[in-house]
Amino acid sequence: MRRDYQEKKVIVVGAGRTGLALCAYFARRGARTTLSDRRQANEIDGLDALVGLPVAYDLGGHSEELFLAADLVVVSPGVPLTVSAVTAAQRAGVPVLGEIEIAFDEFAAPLAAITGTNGKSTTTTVMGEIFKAWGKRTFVGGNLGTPLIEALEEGNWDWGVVELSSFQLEAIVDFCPRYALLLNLTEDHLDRYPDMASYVAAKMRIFENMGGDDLAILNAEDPLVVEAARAIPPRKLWFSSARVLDEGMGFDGTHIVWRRAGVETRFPVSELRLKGLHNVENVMAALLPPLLEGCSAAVAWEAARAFAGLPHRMVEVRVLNGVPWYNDSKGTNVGSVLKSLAGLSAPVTLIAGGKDKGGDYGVLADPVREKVAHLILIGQASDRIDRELGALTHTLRAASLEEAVGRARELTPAGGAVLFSPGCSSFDMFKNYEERGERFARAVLDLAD
Ligand code: UMA
Ligand code: ADP
Repeated sequence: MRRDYQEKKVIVVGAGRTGLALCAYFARRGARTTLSDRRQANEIDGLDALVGLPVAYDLGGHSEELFLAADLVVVSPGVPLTVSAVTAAQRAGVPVLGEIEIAFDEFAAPLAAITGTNGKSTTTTVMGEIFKAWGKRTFVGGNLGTPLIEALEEGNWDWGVVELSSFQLEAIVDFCPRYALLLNLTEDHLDRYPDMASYVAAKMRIFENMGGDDLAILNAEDPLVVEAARAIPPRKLWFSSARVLDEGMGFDGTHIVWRRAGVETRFPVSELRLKGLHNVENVMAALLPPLLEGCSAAVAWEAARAFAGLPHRMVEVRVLNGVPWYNDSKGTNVGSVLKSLAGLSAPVTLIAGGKDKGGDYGVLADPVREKVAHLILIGQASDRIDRELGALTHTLRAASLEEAVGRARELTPAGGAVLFSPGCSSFDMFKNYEERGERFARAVLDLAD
């Protein structure tokens, strides 16, 4: 049922990309909209976009009084539900919803929603490319960058393909995709969640409103996914990068093998521009919804194999004196560093660190011991990483990313490789992972021959 916001007092919390789009959305629908942010106006980019719209401001903190008097509070993903004005509103019975819930209410096309710890953006983008190649008007966004609420500025979508983070799933009520993909579950965001179970529980909410006609697409080789998905309501279809499945999407070492109702289709992985077994998983998952909806295997595969990868994910910035330099700034948790290291051979110089998320760096012990000749640490997490991994290899600190690049240059012999895969978020030193990756690439390109 479409919600009516006419004359309703709506507080939008967080003035990032999501909050600004929400304000425009509510203002256009006749709500009495207030934008609340802990920052001051002069610290916020993009407020100009709201000039001329009937939006009031509650800046430099969240005013509990306003929240208590609201008809609806809508939180941005980066705003934890534990913020005191938000909990006060919740206790007083004011509905607190997330942007995904608001957008879903009005988004008319079916949705494929992708979550998991790693591979979401790649899978979302590949699936979007396939739907588009099939001729469907497809909105591609969510945590990937363009909030779903922005889709409502245009209409007539045939499909929505959205990446969803655990943060976005925390504040849903009726959200229900036709397909929900859970790619994997490893430690992440333990700076926001008290423990792994709470993080997993937030992710699993993606399935809670799905019914028998909807489909969950799940990684058969991830023990946590298998365990967590035991009792979910929708039907299940599995993908595996370790074996061929009787029914589902499997891998035989050279081909993705799709078996359904006795029919087998094979896709040669050597044709993919994306590299690595983790990307085989992403492609398998991305193929499923379009194929099940009737897209031909030829069209789907052509789009998948042509996709060259997103920026800041294992991008070779340059090869300098026989040393390739990789930008993996989107490697924001240990699970992704593990996959990126798996694709390289020794000796690797690893630049890591950033804002600590409370995960266990010890998971990296084996590959660090085997492959990493030099570990260069930056940012706030340096002490913790040093304690957990420092004794396993030659480890040093750098005060800036540029200094780290300089040290990597001195230390890495021809035949080695330099990997910048932080295993942490960027917010201690940079605006976001994109800015961090661009700074790395710039520093590498500036190195003299
Ligand atoms: N803020 C408050 N009070 C608080 C906390 C934050 O007012 O207590 C304010 C900040 O001052 C800031 C605003 O909230 O002005 C930021 O909100 P936001 O972090 O939700 O920023 P957006 O620009 O709207 O970006 C969000 C997602 N950000 C996060 O989840 C942290 C983006 O994902 C997403 O692309 C975008 O919505 C569109 O959907 C980024 C991300 O880091 C890429 N995601 C995490 C990840 O991938 O690991 C989950
Ligand atoms: P997300 O959007 O979930 O952060 P991305 O597609 O942006 O995922 O990939 C980020 C990093 O995660 C990549 O650089 C790679 O190291 C790692 N990664 C990608 N896909 C997978 C996967 N299926 N399993 C594990 N790690 C992955």
